[in-house]
Amino acid sequence: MCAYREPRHTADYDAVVVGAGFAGLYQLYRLREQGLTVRVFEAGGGVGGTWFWNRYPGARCDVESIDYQYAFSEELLSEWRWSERYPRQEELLRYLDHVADRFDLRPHIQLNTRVERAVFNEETGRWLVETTGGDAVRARYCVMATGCLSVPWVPDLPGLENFTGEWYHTGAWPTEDVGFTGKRVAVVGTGSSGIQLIPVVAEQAAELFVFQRTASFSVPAFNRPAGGAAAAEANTGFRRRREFTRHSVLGLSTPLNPQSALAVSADERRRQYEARWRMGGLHMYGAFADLLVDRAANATAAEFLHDRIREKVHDPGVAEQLLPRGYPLGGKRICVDTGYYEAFNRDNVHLIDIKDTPIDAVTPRGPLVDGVEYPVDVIVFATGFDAMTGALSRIEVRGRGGAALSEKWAAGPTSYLGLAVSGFPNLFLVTGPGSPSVLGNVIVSIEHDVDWITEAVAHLRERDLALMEATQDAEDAWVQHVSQVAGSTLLADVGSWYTGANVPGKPRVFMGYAGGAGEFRRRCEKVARQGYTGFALS
Ligand code: N01
Repeated sequence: MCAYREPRHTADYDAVVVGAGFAGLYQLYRLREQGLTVRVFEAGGGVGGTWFWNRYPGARCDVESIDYQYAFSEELLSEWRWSERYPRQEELLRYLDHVADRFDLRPHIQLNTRVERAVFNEETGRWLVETTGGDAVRARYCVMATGCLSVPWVPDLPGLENFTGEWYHTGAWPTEDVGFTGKRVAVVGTGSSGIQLIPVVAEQAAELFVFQRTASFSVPAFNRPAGGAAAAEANTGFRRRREFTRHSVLGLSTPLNPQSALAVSADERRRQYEARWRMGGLHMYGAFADLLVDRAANATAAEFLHDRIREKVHDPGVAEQLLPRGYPLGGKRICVDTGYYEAFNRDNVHLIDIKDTPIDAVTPRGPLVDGVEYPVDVIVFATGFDAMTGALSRIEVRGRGGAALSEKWAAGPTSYLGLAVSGFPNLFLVTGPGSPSVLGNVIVSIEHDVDWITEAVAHLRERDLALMEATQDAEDAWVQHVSQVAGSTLLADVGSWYTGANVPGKPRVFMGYAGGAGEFRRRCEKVARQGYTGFALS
């Protein structure tokens, strides 16, 4: 319990939004459209969230640009032109800056401001949100648009503090240029970030040492300029495409082949995999309906990808080390690359397999593995994030009776629809744990959640209701449903950031909703249509 206390300077708003990435910007826009006064706090020095921080060389989205944009404004859709099929970080950041200007959002956003505490006052029914800089606002509604992958995670390696070179994390990349030319560089981690970074660094560095604990499944992006007839056609079909995505299983624009991988001949299977492979990247997920639920079906896809790696990597020993094994395709999000495997054909690139011999320490000169020191000038940690709960666990969030969210989530996060938490009235999460967000196209999930929250707020205001709070029963039932659905897939048992396994000591719970983006939408719509079942309104 914590005693309620008033801070020094307090301003009143209808709503406070934490975060000014894709989610926070859109939430601000929607609430302002409803006539609410809104304050947005953003820790970064600019808007953009993920795309502000992840500015490492090679950073690019793994969802196609046409699908990774807002759908709320026809004007925005018609005036913005993407230059590539898969957008670069720089282009995404430019897009979000444009959105902030285009819709006059900046006056409501306070940058360089980290939220430290959000406390619900039961007497006034308002949230008091305080920042590390001593600002505070009171607001009826508090929306956490804090992102699913916004807290970089750096392994606790003894000696790192004495390393004499430079070190960076991909998710907190400096705004200044980091030069690799002529340097000896270590990259730790071979997930999506590492796989994008490595080919770029390989071209610049004198020597590149890639420290791989687990090999990832990666499918080429087949990136290309976005112009031409295909882009024009895609733009014309945008509404149809987005509608399809919203109601799809995977949250992606590719139709899912309804067949089982095991119900077709080996030739047909190969034909299907090759077709999906040529589509590029995440389209691979849709090759067969049972890839994420049937181990034998999944193994056929893994075998196809193993063969592609063997074809690309010249040294058979290195190729074998790069084969992802021991977990199903999709158990960790499939990576989307441009020239990743090919980078290992360069003489200056060295793969260090640390699966059985982890990095013991960092000496002043570089990583130390099994008694061997790798002297380098730069270490890049592409070691991922404290995902889904990391940002919220770093804010002191207190609800009814002063109860802390961190205590409620000590054994793993719980929510109702990934949108609300029992005991925390008028607190809304955009793409919170228990939502499908991270399993598909997060933009489609963000738009859904923001629209749903905005409509819920409108519902309260139209009826002169002060509070909306998920009931414990509804939350329990949702948590059970999320867990049951995850248990029916191959995803729940994998050691990944989906399950919190990448951060030592984090409770191991599958944090996404694997029932499909469309099914999630149907359930949320039903809840709203029936007058917000599972919520207490007062
Ligand atoms: O992080 P990750 P990421 N010693 O957690 C390794 C999105 N994203 O930043 O698998 C050595 O996937 C770890 O090994 P292991 C996307 O959703 C998208 O790459 O835990 N290694 C793994 O290899 C993605 O899924 C885009 O055994 C250590 C790597 O570090 C998510 O963000 C681009 C280690 C971390 O991989 C996260 O991707 C980038 C240690 N102590 C990110 N600790 C695109 O849009 C961890 N590792 C394309």
